[in-house]
Amino acid sequence: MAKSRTVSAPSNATAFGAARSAYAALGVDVEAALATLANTPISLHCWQGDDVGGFEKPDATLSGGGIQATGNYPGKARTLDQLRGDLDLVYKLLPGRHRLNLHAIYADFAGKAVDRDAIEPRHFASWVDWAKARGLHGLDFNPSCFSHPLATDGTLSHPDAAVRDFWIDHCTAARRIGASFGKTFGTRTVTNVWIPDGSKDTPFDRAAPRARLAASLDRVFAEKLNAKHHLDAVESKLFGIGAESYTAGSHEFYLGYALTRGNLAYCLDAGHFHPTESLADKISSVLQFTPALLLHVSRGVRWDSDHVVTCDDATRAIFEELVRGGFLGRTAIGLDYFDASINRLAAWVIGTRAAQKALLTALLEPAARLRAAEQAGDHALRLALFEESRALPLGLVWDEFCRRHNVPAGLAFMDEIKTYERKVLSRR
Ligand code: RNT
Ligand code: ZN
Repeated sequence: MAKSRTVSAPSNATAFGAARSAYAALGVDVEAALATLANTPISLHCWQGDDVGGFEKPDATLSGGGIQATGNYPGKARTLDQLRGDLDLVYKLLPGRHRLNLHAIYADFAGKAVDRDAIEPRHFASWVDWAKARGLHGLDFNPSCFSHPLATDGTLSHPDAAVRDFWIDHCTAARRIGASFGKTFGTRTVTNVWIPDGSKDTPFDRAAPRARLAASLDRVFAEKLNAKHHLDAVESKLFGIGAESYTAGSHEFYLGYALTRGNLAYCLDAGHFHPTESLADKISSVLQFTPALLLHVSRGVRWDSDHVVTCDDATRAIFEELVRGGFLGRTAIGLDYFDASINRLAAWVIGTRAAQKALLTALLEPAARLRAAEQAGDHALRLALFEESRALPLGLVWDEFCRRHNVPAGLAFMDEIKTYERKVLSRR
């Protein structure tokens, strides 16, 4: 019988030490990268937990707006308490301190619902308490201009002034709620306006809805709020299902709007452009001229499908741009996807950790050497450095980051999600 031989795996510390040396050999300071990663909050979108339904009424579902959650995986959150319970586990599985991005339809009306034009900070007080108790970095906010009887044929660009007024009041109320969050947490809340207004078939008049939209937005943003704790953002889009031919709030529309109205951030959603366009390439253009950027990190598969974010080339390129350009301080990072076909907590955790890993990849680039090669015109060396970076031991550094933040490294987070699925989700 052959003598058995035990091959012992290197201890975590040894493996991480080796990884750190591999990066150091290329001039990369791993500890500095980990410090920046720890200080970069990501705003988790509350709407992944219930397929963008919200809790205005029982069994509310997403309608209109050219956005769709597909899939019917069991266990979706049907109450605020369920959503919060799900989020509790999600945050436990994420290294670092993060934010929560709320939509107006997630108000806590405690049995006394008001229409969207009348929402107030008090309707979100229980969210504030919840987020504070968990030590979240802060809350972000969004008016919900969809899934409503008055949103079927447009909102802020609607031809009927009464309908526009309703949505202007809603967005105005939403900004006040966002500002109240910022004040309470002492961190900057982003309130982002996205509207679905558009048309399925070719319109005759593309201009008039845009003129109405600009006038409505001017009224929404008329009230000055404390810029120290609050930032307004506007989100453009190319098309949606049911709005294939025209979107009033296009890229050119909102970029022009943000640039001419002063202190607005522009929101770039990774699913809102032609599939062959690079979102990453837009960042350094937009930030030449706007004070701030909001990112909706998402993964559009052939269209704005809002698949779970992965650490793919497109996502890495986004974070590389933020790091290379020194733009992290001027960028609010939010996630925006909703996959109802898999465990929704897993979707949240996998997507957020993927975004964090993409940021870590960017922070671990051999930046100094890449810059030097480029400046010297040595494009072969630049290419070699890019290729070398791909094979560096990112996973070992990521695992170390998770360990330092007391969250499961590697795949272990899936065990906790599966247990929760068995104990909680399957009983819903
Ligand atoms: C829709 C936009 C918008 C929404 C959320 C729910 O295409 O991306 O950001 O996904 O507000
Ligand atoms: Zn978005």
